[in-house]
Amino acid sequence: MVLYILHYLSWMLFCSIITTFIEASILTTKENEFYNYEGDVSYDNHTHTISTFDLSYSMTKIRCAWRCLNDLQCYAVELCSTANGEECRLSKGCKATGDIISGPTCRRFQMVIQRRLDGSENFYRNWTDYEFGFGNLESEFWLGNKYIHQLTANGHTILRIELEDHGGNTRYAEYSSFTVEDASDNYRIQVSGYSGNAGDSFAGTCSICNNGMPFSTYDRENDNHSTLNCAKWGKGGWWHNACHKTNLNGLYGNNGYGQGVNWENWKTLSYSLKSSTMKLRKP
Ligand SMILES: [Ca+2]
Repeated sequence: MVLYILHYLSWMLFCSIITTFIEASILTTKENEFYNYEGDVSYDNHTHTISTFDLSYSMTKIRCAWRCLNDLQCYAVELCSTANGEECRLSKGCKATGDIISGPTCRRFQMVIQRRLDGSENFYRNWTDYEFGFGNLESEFWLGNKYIHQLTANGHTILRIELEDHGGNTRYAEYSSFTVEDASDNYRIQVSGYSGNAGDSFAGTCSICNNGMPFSTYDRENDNHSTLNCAKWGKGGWWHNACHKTNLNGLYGNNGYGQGVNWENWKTLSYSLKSSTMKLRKP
């Protein structure tokens, strides 16, 4: 009898370890696809809080992420350490600038699909790299056209682009509608509903405007320029037309016309920005 109980308990322990391991690996993959660390906020700041959950598992961040993915208002998740343990908080707002952090803090995560920061990653990549994504989620990366399509198809259709120049000035452009089609349409972009202070370099229609264009890489040319391969010329994969007013995947630090990290309506095509971030959320 004692042996039987021991056998039973060890079997239960084994199952529980295996289940936890499988769950952790699946959820970790999901988390890394969709969420990025954005910074800390004060536990006491509830300005944008939608709801809070107590979590005491080792995979708190993931469980929190799943809650956010299923909440129509959720823009970011905040993991808070309190005296009573870990809390998951869903937030509907952007991170407050100048938020003075005191007392218990929350680590904040948001869905990010692209980031340029320091030139540490090579963005002159082929079709497959852009399709499945590349780079380091903690610094510079492209999430991957396949996953960006999935996100917009699942309703994450508000795009916010945050830009910074080399003087520390920041601007943003937000689009109330952003979709990326699937592979059969070469991940074509549709973007509209601009607001912000960076100027609208993305949603217009013109011979060089990017809106409505399929994606192009140096080895998969879908642009409208008759003589240039725009991805080669612009030094990065993008929704090139003939060729672009934005080129956020261009060559970092390159101020050559149209070949750097460009946002024409703020800094012209002859200025390569210090940083750019593209984030998604649900309406
Ligand atoms: Ca061309």
